[in-house]
Amino acid sequence: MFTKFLGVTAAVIFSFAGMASANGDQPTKFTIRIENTTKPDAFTASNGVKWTLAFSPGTAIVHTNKAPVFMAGKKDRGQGLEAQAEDGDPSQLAKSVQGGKGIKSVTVFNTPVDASMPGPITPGAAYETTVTAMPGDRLSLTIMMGQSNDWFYAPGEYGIELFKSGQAISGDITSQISIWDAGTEVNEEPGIGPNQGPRQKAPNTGKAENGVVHKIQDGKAYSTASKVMRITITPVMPAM
Ligand SMILES: [Ca+2]
Ligand SMILES: [Ca+2]
Repeated sequence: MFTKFLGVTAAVIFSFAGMASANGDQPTKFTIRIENTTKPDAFTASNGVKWTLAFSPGTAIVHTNKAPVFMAGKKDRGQGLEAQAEDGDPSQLAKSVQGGKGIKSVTVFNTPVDASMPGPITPGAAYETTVTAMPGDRLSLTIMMGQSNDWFYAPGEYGIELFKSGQAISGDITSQISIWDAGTEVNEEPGIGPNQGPRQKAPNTGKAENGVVHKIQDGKAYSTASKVMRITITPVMPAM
């Protein structure tokens, strides 16, 4: 219902956003939609087992500082990124980032559209959340790659600029999202590793890696965000 509403009235909504950002200092409300665009059993492991990719609950952080969650090439800060990346649990990260210097807001999204309970987004499912921001603000997102040991999707550590020349951005931002290894748990083959989210005996189970946060570039489809998800951002209206 909500999705339909957005589609039908998109033209009106966009003109409101234009007016708001033309004023310069008006906060703008954005809807962020994260869709799992994969199909069930889309992937095949080396042992022939077919597996399905899901994405975990995550955080949407509006910030003015440069690297609110991690820095590439540095160790995880121990502020909850590990639980986000290994277990799909963003709550600890949200709590520790909230209220920090340069942090405007931290929003947890954990309940799929049309679902009544928190859970991952399976193929075809989506999360929707909203944030409010001012020109100069940036957006960081964190989402676990559900069939990994400690991989998460996020933009670069500096986040995504929510305004360009004072104008609210709008549209598909998936190309700005990469997949990162948190450096906290030794990797197993995606989809079949016994210590990965769907199969581990308990949260935080698996061999410690003691590595650094780094980008995964293995050429696999799931390592290119735009091949497995779609993230769109839509300025909704001047926020009050
Ligand atoms: Ca790892
Ligand atoms: Ca694990």
